Amino acid sequence: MSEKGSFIVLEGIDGSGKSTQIDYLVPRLTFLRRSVVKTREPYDEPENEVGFRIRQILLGEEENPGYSELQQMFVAARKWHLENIVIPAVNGGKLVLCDRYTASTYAYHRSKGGHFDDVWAWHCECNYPADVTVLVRVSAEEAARRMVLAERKEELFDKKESLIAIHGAYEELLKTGDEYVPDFRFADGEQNPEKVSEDIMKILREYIPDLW
Ligand code: ATM
Repeated sequence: MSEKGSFIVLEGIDGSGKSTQIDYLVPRLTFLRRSVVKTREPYDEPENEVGFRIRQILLGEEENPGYSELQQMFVAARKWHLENIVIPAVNGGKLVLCDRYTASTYAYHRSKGGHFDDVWAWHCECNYPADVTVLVRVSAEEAARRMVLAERKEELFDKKESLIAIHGAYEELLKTGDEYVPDFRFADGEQNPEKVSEDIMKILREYIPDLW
């Protein structure tokens, strides 16, 4: 039987450069550990019905059920994603790299005035901690500036005030230590992308023993 793999998560506000960092990491990790599975949350392929509905809501094509209900949908979609994609891959010895996970639920729920304890309770049936979660940390101002430069089409969460609130919620979550998101670290996302990637690799090496 193959050895157990690893589960790595990247987090960040929109415009943080998280997706760029994932694109940097995939070849680096593939070079070091043969089999990398890149995935994301919400996992919104049609086979994950709840994840697919979430995407419709985010695009404004389906009615928003309210922020708390929406976050609970993210958790329901997560359960499917864990059972069908993440856990089988990790158990099969793969290195799973996931764009967003539980820290997003904590931060986005908190940014709307919700409580971390609510999110903790919603996870009673899908408590599967990542080996390490790295926040690509940029200020809300820098994220907004990058989004204007990239002329990004606005999605539901992309307003500047939201960015400020979500950034604040991630900072609050970092301060809770391991309480809600175990092994939660950050890299300075305002440096040039190569340096950010090196810093992320340093963090990953601390947590994934055979990543050399
Ligand atoms: P992406 O833009 O990374 O595909 O994510 C969709 C949105 O879903 C993202 N909003 N922005 N910006 C973050 C949000 N989200 C939550 O609100 N809760 C969650 O649990 C997850 C995984 C994502």
